[in-house]
Amino acid sequence: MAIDNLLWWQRGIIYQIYPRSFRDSNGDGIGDLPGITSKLDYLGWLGIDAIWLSPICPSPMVDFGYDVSNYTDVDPIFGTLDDFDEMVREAHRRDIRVIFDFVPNHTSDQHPWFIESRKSRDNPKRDWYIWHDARPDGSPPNNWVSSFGGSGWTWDEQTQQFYFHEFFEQQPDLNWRNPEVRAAMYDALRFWLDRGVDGFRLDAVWFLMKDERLRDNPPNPEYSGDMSPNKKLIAAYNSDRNDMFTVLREMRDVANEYDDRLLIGELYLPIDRLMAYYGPTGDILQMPHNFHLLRQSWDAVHIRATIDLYAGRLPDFAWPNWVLSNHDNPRMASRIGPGQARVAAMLLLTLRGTPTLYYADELGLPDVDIPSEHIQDPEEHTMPGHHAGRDPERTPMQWDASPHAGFTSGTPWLPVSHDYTTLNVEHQKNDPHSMLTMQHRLIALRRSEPALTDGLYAPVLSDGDLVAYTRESSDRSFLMVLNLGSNSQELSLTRLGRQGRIVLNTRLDREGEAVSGSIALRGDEGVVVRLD
Ligand code: TEU
Ligand code: CA
Repeated sequence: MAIDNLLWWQRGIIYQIYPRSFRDSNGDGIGDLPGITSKLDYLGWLGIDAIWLSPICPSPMVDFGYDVSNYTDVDPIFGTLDDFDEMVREAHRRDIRVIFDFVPNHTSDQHPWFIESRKSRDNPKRDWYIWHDARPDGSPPNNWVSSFGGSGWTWDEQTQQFYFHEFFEQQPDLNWRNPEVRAAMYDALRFWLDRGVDGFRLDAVWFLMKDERLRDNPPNPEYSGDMSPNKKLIAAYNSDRNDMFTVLREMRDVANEYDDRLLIGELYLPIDRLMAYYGPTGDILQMPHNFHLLRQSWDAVHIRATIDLYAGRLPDFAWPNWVLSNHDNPRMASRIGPGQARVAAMLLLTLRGTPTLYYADELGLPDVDIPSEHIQDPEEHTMPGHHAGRDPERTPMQWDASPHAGFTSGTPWLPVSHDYTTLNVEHQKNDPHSMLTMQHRLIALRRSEPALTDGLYAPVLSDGDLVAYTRESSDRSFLMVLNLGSNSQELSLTRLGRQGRIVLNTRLDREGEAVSGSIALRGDEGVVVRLD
């Protein structure tokens, strides 16, 4: 497939923005849409092609927007629909596309639909949610647990029934078997498509359909006491069910009413199940998000195996993608260490497939410790002792050395890192060896070399801590060699039988170096070699 045949979401780089933490334009300490618009030039400079915004709809903010109380408006804390239209216009003017985070599995308990549904058992909206009688002994209908700890069922005194919630009890699950629910949600998709969004990231989409008989889930044989309580059972009857695909195909049909719109699915699933969400002919989701590098232990054996298992299982019609961090998981620089964060960024941007970057990872920002009195994410409290709280990976973007790193003129909703005076865009832009400079150079290389967008991927047999592979197009070949260890390593190139020159390395100090016979890498180093 030549680069000019690639679609925008195949050729491009996606950049996830957590709107609450990107840029505050009105001094209330919370990021907003005008703040994002004010930083589109930076994103254009960085060289990304699409922004994915975490939810901006009206919400009581129990789960910071993932509890929606109105699917067709903007929460005033982020701005107005006009601000949204302005942001889309300004993004499109810079050839940056906008991907909207859509939350179909559940609403807020403050959504008018749920307020209606809970009024009475015969309310017209009763069947828009999942209500069920207690068992004869008064216990919940089955043993399903919430992803956020505790039972998935909450008792409603007024109507004397339980309702199901995969997440917080303030996030009641919608009943996707109800055609009225599907019609209402498809209209909400059209509302944003009409406003020019280029695609959706579909939240928690593998939970949409539940077993009609509400059968108990089986115990997880892999469970051990140190794991978080939501891992005690295998979600066999309330996730990843085959009757999902009817609904997802309907969503794709809605997107196909418009030109070239992308559907990303948030899917924490084994590789073989993940592939099913492309659909048998690629007619369901174009981009089932691939979290396997994020979930895998960061060593060469596991990472090599993960890359090749995913590449090997990918259907021929399907386009790969890679995610290394997001707003739900520890940041790369904390999870695998600052030295490896550069190596990971090089992996993410040179593997075949669409990368999704997470804001501030380009600076190498680590998780920021949050004093217990400032903790915002309820998950820290619903699953204590498991580091389940997600605030550390959601702290403000760090723009410059001014107070609060230039994120806000007020008091930020979460603190910035203690070293923000140097760990910020302004400082790193002027440092020829910074993480940001490396990321910027790497993205520029990727954009200029078709071999790095649609070139073929092939593993290069390596051992020890090295991950090596080539990317080849008809007229250009690159070799990537990444050292996932902290000790120096050497890769013999005899078997490859090729030579070339280094075009970029993670420390930005070996450009132009000739490579033949073998290549030596320092600890935590990655290199891109252009082969002769
Ligand atoms: O996350 C879905 C979800 O299940 C995550 O909690 C995931 O299992 C875990 O974080 C993996 O590390 C989505 C959103 O990304 C998350 O922010 C929301 O809290 C959740 O859905 C409910 O909408
Ligand atoms: Ca604000």
